Amino acid sequence: MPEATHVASGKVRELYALDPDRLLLVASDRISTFDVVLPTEIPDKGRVLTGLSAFWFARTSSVVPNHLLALRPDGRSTECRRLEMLPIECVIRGYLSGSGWKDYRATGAVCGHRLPEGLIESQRLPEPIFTPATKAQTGHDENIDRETAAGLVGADRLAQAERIALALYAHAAAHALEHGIILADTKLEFGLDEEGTLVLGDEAFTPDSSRFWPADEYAPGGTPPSFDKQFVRDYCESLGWDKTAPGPELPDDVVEGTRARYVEAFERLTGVAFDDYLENPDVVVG
Ligand code: PZK
Repeated sequence: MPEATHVASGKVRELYALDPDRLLLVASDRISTFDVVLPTEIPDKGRVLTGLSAFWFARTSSVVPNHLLALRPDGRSTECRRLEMLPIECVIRGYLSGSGWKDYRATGAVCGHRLPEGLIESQRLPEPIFTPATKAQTGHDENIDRETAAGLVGADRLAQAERIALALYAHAAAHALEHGIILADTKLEFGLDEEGTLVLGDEAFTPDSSRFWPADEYAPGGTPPSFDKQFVRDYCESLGWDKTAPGPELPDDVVEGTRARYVEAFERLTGVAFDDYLENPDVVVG
């Protein structure tokens, strides 16, 4: 891409600058599990995530403006407005899983939210909670309480981000549940535009930024299957891999089954045939 200069790499995404005001976010087909990027790609995974994210941006633009400017015809690249990103991750949890469950088990609270006693792993919370985290450059994001988050972005900005993140989650989780998918939790990232307006950035409500669970297999008291990555996890567990890099190559049946799950999530949530998206990515934002 001669017109773009590389500015950052994520585990499975790349970020380029198009000009002083615009970035290009490119989602690869790489997949990570147990925090390790595997050597085998899942064909079209980056297109599924790009299309899903654009779908949610289009559907939530009346709640909060977002950074989406255009989808590229390749279906995996998003032109977006360059923002001044807030130095926190805005995580919303509707269910008690991952680091939220760990913190609750250890302390009875998550990010300062004292929760009822006796909750079990993956249980639905009485109401969704805002659990901000710091952005670790390497290693794991760290959950922080609201005082710490307010110190990083200011109390008023934090309250605004919390209110909007909760509204976005309520909207997306209700839509997903109507289509058989539990959105257990999600990580949102906001930035400020040149006028100081809060803008939703990054990716939104994708299986890489959220926990997707099949609603028909949900049961609290354990770890529900992942809608998208369960074949990969089961295969990796079957090998007795120690979960340190490098990860294992995936066999064709695991790749094909996983690709089918990503496409299924896309089609259920957007109501758009994935082949139609490949033909013209703008179908998800129209
Ligand atoms: C921005 N990241 C995360 C890192 C990636 C993505 N609209 C924006 N304006 C300014 N900065 C960012 C965004 C967005 N989105 C996002 N880092 C900065 C990131 C590495 C690779 F693909």
